[in-house]
Amino acid sequence: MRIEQVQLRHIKLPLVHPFETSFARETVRDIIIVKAWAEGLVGYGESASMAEPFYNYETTETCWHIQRDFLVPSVLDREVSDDKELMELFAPVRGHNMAKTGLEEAWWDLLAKGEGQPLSHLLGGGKAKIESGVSIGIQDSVEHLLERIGFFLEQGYRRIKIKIKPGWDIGVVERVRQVFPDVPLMLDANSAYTLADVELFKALDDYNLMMIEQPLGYDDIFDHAKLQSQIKTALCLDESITTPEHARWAIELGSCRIINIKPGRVGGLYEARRIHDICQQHDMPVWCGGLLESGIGRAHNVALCSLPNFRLPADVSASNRYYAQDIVLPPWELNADGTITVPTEPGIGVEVDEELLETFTVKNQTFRP
Ligand code: OSB
Ligand code: MG
Repeated sequence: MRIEQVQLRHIKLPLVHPFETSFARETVRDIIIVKAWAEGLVGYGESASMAEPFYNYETTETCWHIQRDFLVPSVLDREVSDDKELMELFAPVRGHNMAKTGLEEAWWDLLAKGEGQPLSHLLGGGKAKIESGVSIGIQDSVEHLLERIGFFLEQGYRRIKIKIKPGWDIGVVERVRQVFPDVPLMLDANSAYTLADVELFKALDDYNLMMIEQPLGYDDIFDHAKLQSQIKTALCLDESITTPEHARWAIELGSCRIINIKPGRVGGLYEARRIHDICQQHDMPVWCGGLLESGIGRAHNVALCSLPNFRLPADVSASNRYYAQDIVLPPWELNADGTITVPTEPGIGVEVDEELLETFTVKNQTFRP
């Protein structure tokens, strides 16, 4: 397949509810939608970047720069026969995984549409439905958090993740467990702690948590192993795992018992699947995290979740949990049993609302050979 034209669109998508983590408070998502044309078809991908380099070092601006000056020129008008070859074209660019993901996903969508197959099948996934969880940001009060949890449980979400930071941790967990003693519950610290906090994590062992995500440094694999060996609760790595090699290191060191896979963080679906496979070989469960993607990035995440070793509920929630107006049709919906249906149409399986996409676009550029 030869990509004939690429378009980048920087969009600003307002969130229905501010999303606060230990590193930032987001009210609008600044992402890049990548469109790629080949053989009369259009494929879509998403660089789920942030405006600020607080989750990883990339920003929407760096994604644009890397795509415009390096990635788009490397693939435009080139015959690319498979996923591996595409990754080889991207390989000279070190890192910049979110930038790579937008283009890579658009290529996958094109490939799947060209073959008339759902993307999930092309990736090797077989599930008809995936389990959906919800990630709840830091709130202004515990009462408000309890209300939010109740609201999402009523809709059927199968797992609750709450964000923690120093001062908003064990006290909050204690209150949540009083009200919701049996709910599948996990925490995400987004790197807000150090090994000096080991007593806090030992104390959290009493709350029947599914896992604690990324408590320590965003690039650490070593100290997480020290922490994991001292507590019973499973650790899950997010920020630290940016390549399949990192996954192997974490497994060999015992740094975690679960890995969160996000295509955007690891450079696309090909690398995401490699991490999935490595973990599967070591009997380590994985689940698909999220970066508050639009309906386009979410479509790729849903397809990925259909692989067999995605064994825990995903941070892949319905469109209305994130956006008043999502840019896909139909919007992503939660089934009453807390699942999301994997589309069976060719490609990503949702249509893009081009009019809305245009409405939210703040900058766009088209590239031809
Ligand atoms: O750490 O998992 C994270 C959102 C933005 C950046 C980092 C994270 C998150 C989430 C939300 O937790 C996941 C989602 O619902 O998309
Ligand atoms: Mg996380």
